[in-house]
Amino acid sequence: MPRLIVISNRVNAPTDENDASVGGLAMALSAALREYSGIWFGWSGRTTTEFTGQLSLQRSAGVTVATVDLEEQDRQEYYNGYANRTLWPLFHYRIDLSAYERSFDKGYARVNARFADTVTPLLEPDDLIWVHDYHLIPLAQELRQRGVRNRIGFFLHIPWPAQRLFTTLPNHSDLVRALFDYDLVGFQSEDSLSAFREYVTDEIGGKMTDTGQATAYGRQLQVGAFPIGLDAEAFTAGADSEPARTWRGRMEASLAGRQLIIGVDRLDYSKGLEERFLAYEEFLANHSEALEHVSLMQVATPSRDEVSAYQDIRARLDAVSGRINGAYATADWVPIRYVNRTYRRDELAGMYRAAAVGLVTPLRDGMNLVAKEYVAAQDPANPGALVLSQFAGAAEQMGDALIVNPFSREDMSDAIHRALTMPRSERIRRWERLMDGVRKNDVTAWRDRYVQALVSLPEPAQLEEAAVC
Ligand code: ADQ
Repeated sequence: MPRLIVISNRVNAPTDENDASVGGLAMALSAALREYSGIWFGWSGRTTTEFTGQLSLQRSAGVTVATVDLEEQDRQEYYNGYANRTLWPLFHYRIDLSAYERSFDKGYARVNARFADTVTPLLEPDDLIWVHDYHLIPLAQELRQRGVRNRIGFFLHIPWPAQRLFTTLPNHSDLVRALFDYDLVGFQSEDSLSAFREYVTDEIGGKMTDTGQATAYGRQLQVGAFPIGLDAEAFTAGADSEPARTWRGRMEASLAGRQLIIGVDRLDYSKGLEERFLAYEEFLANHSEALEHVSLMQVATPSRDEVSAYQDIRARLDAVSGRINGAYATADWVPIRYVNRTYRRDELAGMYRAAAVGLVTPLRDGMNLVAKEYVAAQDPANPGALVLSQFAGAAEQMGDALIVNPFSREDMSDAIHRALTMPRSERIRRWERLMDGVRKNDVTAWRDRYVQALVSLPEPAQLEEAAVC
């Protein structure tokens, strides 16, 4: 078996399976790396006065990690800048929040070159290289310029935007040209795949076959949809663990017989939290019988708080939740419990299980693992109901959820009502099909499909010969 070299912006391998300090991406990658020998390379998250390329190597939960420090200017221009102020909002359809600054472009190019300089000496000829996410789109191009001939795959965890949005990005064609230095590019959903196809065929006059062979810039590239999954077995086991039981008990005691609706998200404008609160307010206004009988608990971990759009959304959520609680709360009931904390994964599993409804309503999301976690944590004999945004990649696989338009308060209010009153037989029927999908399309299946697709491509040299100019 070849070694697998995973490269992503941050390397925060969990210390154990229940480590709560890492997000969906980190959990998925560490599960993938545990079975392959190899290295996980990326930024340490630390800054240094001058970039040296000095590697720090360690073993963490069975995974070898190699990290490098960046400069403060890199953090501002590459991470807070191009990655999180340009690409993230644009790829989540928020061009109103996208900042197009040349210093960001330069920082992005510089850090990708630095990553390539640092990782190239670690590579062996048979290694498979798997690059992750929007921070590192030009990395293959940089590696090729340094003579790396290995198979290199790229996986985009966030959506690929519609062509007309994407073309608002200055130098958009350069970014796509850089993607053509990979051998395989994976997207989360068919929606993203078709948006990419549209760009290739309509914008740059390339071709793409039904089997995902894209031809443009005199090169060939294989593309496909590889929806990411959970470490479902571990998550379900976590829902039966002692910490989960403790949290479920605490939640139930505090609810005193009321129904719980749960939302769990990074505090990010793409997750639709403000729209969710407003829809819940609409639900309370339309359903007086629900007053004092239902609570929404929104767990939202602060993230990227150096970026002003994140400070703004945080302030707005404080205000909206405060206003709704002010209007509806009684001496012994608050309609919204709004919690800015991080919990262990097994604790979260207990909270999910205590909830009659999982409310997952991002305005745009590559996949959304919370939807899958909510399903994986349910009691098979009495599962809750999932309300899921049509704009989450997960909606393509989870049609048995109540699918909603997160931009419509009325739609969401109706879905909340339907979920809270759904008969147990229907909940079981829907949950069984959802759970079947979560199990079958778990993180191992995702990794195996992706790595298999990468391994079975023709040698890079053959590809070049076959390329149409
Ligand atoms: P994220 O945008 O981080 O990931 P998501 O898929 O929902 O989105 O994963 C979030 C993870 O963080 C979940 O595992 C969740 O349990 C965890 N989490 C959130 N709040 C938490 C809290 N308060 N305490 C503990 N854990 C918390 C990106 C893309 C997604 C894509 C993933 C994986 O934006 O679309 O699904 O990568 O590819």
